Amino acid sequence: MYKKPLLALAILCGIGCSGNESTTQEQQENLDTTSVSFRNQPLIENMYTADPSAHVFEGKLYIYPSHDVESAVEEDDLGSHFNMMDYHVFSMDSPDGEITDHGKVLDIADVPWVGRQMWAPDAAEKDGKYYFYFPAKDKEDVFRLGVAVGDSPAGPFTAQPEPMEGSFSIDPAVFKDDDGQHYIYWGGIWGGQLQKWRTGEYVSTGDSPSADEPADDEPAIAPQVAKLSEDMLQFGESPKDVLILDQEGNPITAGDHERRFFEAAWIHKHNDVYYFSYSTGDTHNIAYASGDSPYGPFTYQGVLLKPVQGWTNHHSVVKMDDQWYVFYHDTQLSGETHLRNIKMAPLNHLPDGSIEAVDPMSVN
Ligand code: FUB
Repeated sequence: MYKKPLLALAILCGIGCSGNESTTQEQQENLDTTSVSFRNQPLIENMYTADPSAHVFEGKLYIYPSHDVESAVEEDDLGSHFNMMDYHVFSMDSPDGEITDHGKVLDIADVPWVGRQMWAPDAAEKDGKYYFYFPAKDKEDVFRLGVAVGDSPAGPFTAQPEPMEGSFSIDPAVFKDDDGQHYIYWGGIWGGQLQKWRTGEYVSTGDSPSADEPADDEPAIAPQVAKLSEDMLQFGESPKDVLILDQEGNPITAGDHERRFFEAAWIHKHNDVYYFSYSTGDTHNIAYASGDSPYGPFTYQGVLLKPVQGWTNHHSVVKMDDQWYVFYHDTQLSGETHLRNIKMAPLNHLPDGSIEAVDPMSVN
């Protein structure tokens, strides 16, 4: 997975490529004048950042991204070249304000159980303490979820010596419901290893992206949810499948790559509706589904964020001053799929409860 920076090509070809057929003069003139541009600009330019999880804490927007780095590790289908080793935290006083880098808040050297690859994090607040959740491979190369604790949303954070008990896979996202209960959502297939946990144990029949996946007509692998424990450091209950259904009430199937869950779970609540959103991976959308409980089931509704430049698409949704925003990343600064830069855009809920899809690119 995560292999080819296909998306940029896909976007460009969507408007301009004509396969093997020859182009007419009119088509050629259109090709000459058509260009694709980025609707939004990177929030940070002096380092590569990705997978932005945004929250409002203490009246400011805080952003918890991955910190992408150039690495000597060769690119492979499992995303080994996403070889991140630390995290920074950023904040903004307002959505159009300056962005502040609060510096390095956690380093791989300070987490005894981590072997490599510190991927997409998130953070939560409870009783004035801040909890930073992150996935990383342990010394056996199995993804686990870790927690680190701090006194400020800006960090620094001190990691627990062990990963969360019974944790697996990637991309933790923590949601605080109106009653104060925190829920953690997570999971990612292919390089994120979720497909290897279908029996409840880690079982691997190989490293190809399709190894261990269900047949195309079987229900897709489900993202996971659990209440957090009172102390925020462990699952407070056994993980449960998050069911994503089609409009007829049937589970989305594994072969339905346009709609099935791949990674990057996020949840937000608007007008008492729970919106569960996620990346469809190899079809590059951020899709969303809605329901009336934090556990789901969620009914697939459509696309919230269209494909970005770069293979991965990963987002968060946050409200500040009565306006919703989507944070996401693309590869505008580097053109390399593993060296990303974070961005943001307003996100609008329509009166019928649907969400207006954000298109990160514009065609001129
Ligand atoms: O940043 C590494 C991985 O790429 C994340 O965990 C995925 O969601 C994808 O964005």
